[in-house]
Amino acid sequence: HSDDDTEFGVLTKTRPKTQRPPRYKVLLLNDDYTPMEFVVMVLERFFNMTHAEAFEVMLTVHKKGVAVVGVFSHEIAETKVGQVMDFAHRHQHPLQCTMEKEE
Ligand code: NFA
Repeated sequence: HSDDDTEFGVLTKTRPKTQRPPRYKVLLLNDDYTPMEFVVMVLERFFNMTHAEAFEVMLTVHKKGVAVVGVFSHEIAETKVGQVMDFAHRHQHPLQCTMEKEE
């Protein structure tokens, strides 16, 4: 039964913790060679950012070395990382994209 009676006769409802699926941060890493315009294009194309948003995030990666560019389910995050890595490789840029579990 979900109601517990304490020694003081107070009824307290137990509430089992609902499990939420883990989320994954997708990170973009700075390097010395990938053109800034290419990074902006990647952020517009695969992360649905406006040009202004993409430019701002690109500058953050450039200055800080890394930035979270999105948070997704494991499957979507894997797809995004694959799309970015494939696109960069096909254009012969060393741009790196990785994912890590949130928290
Ligand atoms: N640092 C790169 C440059 O100066 C630009 C860049 C930004 C690369 C963000 C990778 C990620 N051309």
